Amino acid sequence: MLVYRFRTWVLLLLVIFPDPTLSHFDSAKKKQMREKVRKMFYHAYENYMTHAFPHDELKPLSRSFTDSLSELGNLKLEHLPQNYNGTALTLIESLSSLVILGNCTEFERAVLWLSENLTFDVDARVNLFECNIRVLGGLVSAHILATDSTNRLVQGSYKNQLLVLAEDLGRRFLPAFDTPTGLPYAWINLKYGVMKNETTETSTSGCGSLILEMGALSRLTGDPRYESAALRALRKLWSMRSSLNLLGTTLDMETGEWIEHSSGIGAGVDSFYEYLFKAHILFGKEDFWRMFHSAYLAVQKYFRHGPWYHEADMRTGKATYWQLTSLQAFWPGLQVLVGDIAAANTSHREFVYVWKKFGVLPERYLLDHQMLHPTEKYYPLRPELAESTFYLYQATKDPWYMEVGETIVNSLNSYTKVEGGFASIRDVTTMQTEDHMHSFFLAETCKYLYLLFDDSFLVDRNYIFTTEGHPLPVLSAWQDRLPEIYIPSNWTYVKDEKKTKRSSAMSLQVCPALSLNAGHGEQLAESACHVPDARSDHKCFGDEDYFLLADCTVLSLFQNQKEIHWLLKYFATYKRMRPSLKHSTPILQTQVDSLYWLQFLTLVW
Ligand code: DMJ
Repeated sequence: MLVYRFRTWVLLLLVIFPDPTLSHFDSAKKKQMREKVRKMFYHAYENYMTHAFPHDELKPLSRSFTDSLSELGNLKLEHLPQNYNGTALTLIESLSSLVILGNCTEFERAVLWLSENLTFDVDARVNLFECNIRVLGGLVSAHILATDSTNRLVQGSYKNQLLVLAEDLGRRFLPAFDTPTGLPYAWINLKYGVMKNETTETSTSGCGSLILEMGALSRLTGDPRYESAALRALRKLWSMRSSLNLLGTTLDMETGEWIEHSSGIGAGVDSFYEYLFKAHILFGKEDFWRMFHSAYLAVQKYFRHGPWYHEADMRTGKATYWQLTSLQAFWPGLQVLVGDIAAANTSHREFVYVWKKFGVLPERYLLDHQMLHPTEKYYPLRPELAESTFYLYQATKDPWYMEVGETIVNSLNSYTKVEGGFASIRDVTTMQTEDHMHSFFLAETCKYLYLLFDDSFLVDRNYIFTTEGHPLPVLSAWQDRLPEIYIPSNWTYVKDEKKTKRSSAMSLQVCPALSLNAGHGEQLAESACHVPDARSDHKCFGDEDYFLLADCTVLSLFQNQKEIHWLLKYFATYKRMRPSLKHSTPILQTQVDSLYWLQFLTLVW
């Protein structure tokens, strides 16, 4: 009897609040969340400025610093410099975030300090990829923001100091590309160039994620060497793909041979895919689009399993490692830009589930054993889930994504905030903290969370974000003529022969829309995005598993097998259909949601 009454109440509540995704997010709540993120940013920034600046990164537990630029990507911590005192890495990484938060005064102060004090003439061996995305990207982006009159910055006193610094750094990169293959060394000494007996091992992202920053540098300085070095490396890398259009993770840049044939969308490869597509948006070259399109199809075909992405051997396409990694969480964000919103939403939901399960995203989770990786249980304040959440909210305006943002903000504040800043998590099972705040926390994590709740920076502007979250404007002057398949909309401006028109990355139609009836005897359209899973026998979390886990409290109220069956059936149809509604207005979504719930209730009752 008690159970019966309780069930009636639950169902009545469901009628009153028909859509579980309906949100409490009104503009006051949005503002409140924005202010919460602003506070986080300044807590991190001020602690860095007080205890670590001008060194590279903050150690928030001991309130000290680490000169970590030469440690980035340096897993064995080899060849560390003796007399290196940092290059204010976290300050450089914070520049574009300061502008987005509207703090022109602090931005100006930082620009002035950097122009008077920063030098790259230091005996430090750094990772080309890391230095490119963090330092070169940070400087180039900040230079563009400083010269953009709409930001009303540096009232007349800005004389391209950041560009001069960026060019100096870019010049120091060039010797790394002076190789027979055109593939760059992974390491370069900023003062002395490539070191003797330098390792020839590098990664796919190390060779393939340089084009945005180096291309922008060439466009800004008129010196084509940076862009052509990055382009040559990218083309060579692409020529090394397998017949399945897959690439490995590590390679020998001298011989052009693969070392690690297994790869996925995570560590060592992630930004390679991102840069193919974003380079196409930024520079408009069809070439980038063709490469990206084939690469994207191959990823969806060989790595995807339902909402998850495993690794596969580039030669055979056979699955190798069934692991979820925290870095992979950027993929739904990229899929939003591509226009594959349904796929983005499905994967994103699973990352959110894992975030909620552990409180933050663990670095590696073994999908086949459903357990954490024994040694990679850490969470170093990574931004990827916040990034995808921001993109999905931009595309759908579904307030549910703001709720996800709120979850992320609350977790960061409860588990990682310490008096001296924000600390990485060493082990997500104990939430033990570690004495390190990575610069990307300010460059990306805080920035994407802020933009989720306040995107006023983006209004009437066309920016793409580099892999480190630094905005670059999409300018018709930087673009080749774009192909006809573009449909004018509101993302990028392109110059046609006669007139300037707007064009959109989201209108490229990479994937056909999912048929709403698919799964009811109808065949799904065979496409890159909706190909059947490679291994149907493999068990990962599916829709129903997720639902069972997430909503077991509601389910446990239904004792009768028949009711559970109806419930599952309705949720399955509803969940299959809902992503495609993400393109529609919130009102339509709510109406459809309500109808579903009412229909469901009539049937069960
Ligand atoms: C960032 O430095 C960049 O986003 C990079 O491409 C990989 N991820 C880290 C932060 O997690």
